[in-house]
Amino acid sequence: MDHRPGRRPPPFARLRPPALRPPSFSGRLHEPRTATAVGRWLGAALAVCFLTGLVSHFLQHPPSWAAGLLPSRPVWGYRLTQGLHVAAGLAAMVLLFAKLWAVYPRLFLWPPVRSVRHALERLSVALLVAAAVFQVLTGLLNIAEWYPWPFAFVPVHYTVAWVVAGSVLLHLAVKAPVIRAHWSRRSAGTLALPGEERDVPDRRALLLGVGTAVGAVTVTTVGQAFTPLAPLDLLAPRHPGYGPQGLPVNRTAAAARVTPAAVRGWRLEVRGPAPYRLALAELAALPQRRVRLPIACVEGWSADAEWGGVRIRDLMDRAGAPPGAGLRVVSLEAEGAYRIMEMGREYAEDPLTLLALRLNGEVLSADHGYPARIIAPNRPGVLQTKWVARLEVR
Ligand SMILES: Nc1nc2c(c(=O)[nH]1)N[C@H]1C(S)=C(S)[C@@H](COP(=O)(O)O)O[C@H]1N2
Ligand SMILES: [Mo]
Repeated sequence: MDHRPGRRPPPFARLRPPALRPPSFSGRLHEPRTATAVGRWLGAALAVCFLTGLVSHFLQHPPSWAAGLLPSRPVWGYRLTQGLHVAAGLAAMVLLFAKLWAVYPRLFLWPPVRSVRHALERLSVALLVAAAVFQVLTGLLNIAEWYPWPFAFVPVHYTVAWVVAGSVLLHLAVKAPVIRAHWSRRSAGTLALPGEERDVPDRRALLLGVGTAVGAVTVTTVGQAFTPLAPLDLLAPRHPGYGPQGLPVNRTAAAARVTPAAVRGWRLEVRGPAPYRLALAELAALPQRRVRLPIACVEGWSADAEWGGVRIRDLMDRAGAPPGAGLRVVSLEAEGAYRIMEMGREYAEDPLTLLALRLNGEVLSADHGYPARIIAPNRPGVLQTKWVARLEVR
């Protein structure tokens, strides 16, 4: 050892900041082939989310040209599209993490921008990442019914979906050469490295791991809408069979402040050319129908039930509704986004659409909409109005 004073290392030498140098990444898991392989699955999941989200938006807010033309069959249509929407969104969370992990070394690119074109490209990627992360996170918190933000979920989730769609298309256009070169494991594009014609084992292991994670998330949640897998539904916030009368509840009577006092002496009011009022016993004395229809919640859970009640069509005929009339339904609930619901003729005329008084053989419980609620085929759950007070023929 050298103890001569002059040769001593300066005190705290080890604490000197390291030279500012971007980290270097080795291994093949951050190569474009990995990003492409994960990216195309992510792209497919986001495309399913976008298209099924458009369907949901369209059914909830039909443009005027579609009035009266929405499909009321198949009765499970919305159950399918919305079940897919939430399942694809959950899968996209896993895929997005994997994709971001595959490309994060690019955050340390040096110099950070090389040209105006390069700066624009990086900005578009930043927008894509921000918007996609925002969508999967707000979607996840929405299915858990947790809204820790000051904005309304529905319009913002809808608007940002267009930002994701646009920035994905831009990203695909910009990256087209890289994607083409790395699309299949045999692609021998100009950007493929020699020896990259076949997938290397560590990449195969990574892709297998990501696939397993997606599969695990899907299998443990998709049962919330897809009944055959209901026994495996361990992680979804709601389970099709749990709830009063064997059906989940999103908004309880207490939350909607529909009290027993508010319901006492209830009479259904029907407005139209020949308005009338009916007490519950009078409604129950009209011809009753039984239908088997799902509640398909926008939050992804869905369950079939047997509903009993009076056909909406019969109630409208009794009010002298002209052919092709639509209906406005008003709930007892004092406030809430789903207090007033518009029903087009396609649902109002459908023989399966009921003012339901019974659920699974019993009188409706308070949480399922006692004294009366709407049940219609192929409509989002939010439009299956509970605690109905008034029907207005339009
Ligand atoms: N008046 C009123 N009806 C409503 C709601 C509401 O908040 N208010 N929630 C809707 C939602 S989001 C769904 S999914 C279904 C759920 O019906 P259920 O609680 O009987 O399962 O009711 C719908 N009917
Ligand atoms: Mo819902």
